[in-house]
Amino acid sequence: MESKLLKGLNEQYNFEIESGYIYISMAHHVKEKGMDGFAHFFYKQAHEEFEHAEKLRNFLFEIDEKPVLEGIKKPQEDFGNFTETFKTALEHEKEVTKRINKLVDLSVEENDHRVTSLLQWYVDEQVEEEDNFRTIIEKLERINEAWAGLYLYDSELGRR
Ligand code: OFO
Repeated sequence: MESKLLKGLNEQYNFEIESGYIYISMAHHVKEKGMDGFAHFFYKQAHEEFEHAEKLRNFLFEIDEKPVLEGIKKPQEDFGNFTETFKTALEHEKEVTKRINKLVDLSVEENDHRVTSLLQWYVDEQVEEEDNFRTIIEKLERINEAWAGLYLYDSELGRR
């Protein structure tokens, strides 16, 4: 992989897989507390992250670059209460957004329109992802960790 940009794309490919790994760990964390709906939400989120990774992988092959897998960091196991768990997820998405924005800047610097165009999809996706998590956090803050509200919301998220 020649350019800084392509190296960055490969790094992002790995980071999307790592994101999926983190969401699986969040799923385990809430499932252990008996919340199958929240767990379903996080498993689905993990699946989406693997799709984001796949999209990058396919692109790299399309431009004749072989993707390289790196080691995945062991994810955190305890994410605190429900609100805290989703807040950590939002912080993670903000980090993803930051990384995508840096890659867009780099693609413009390197004048690589193929990559700028690809990344536009990720820019839009991040707006949606952050908004989803903010909406959930707002609801959870109103529920205030009360079991009655949590169970109702759990069944709603289970239908995601
Ligand atoms: Fe792919 O980072 Fe979340 O969405």
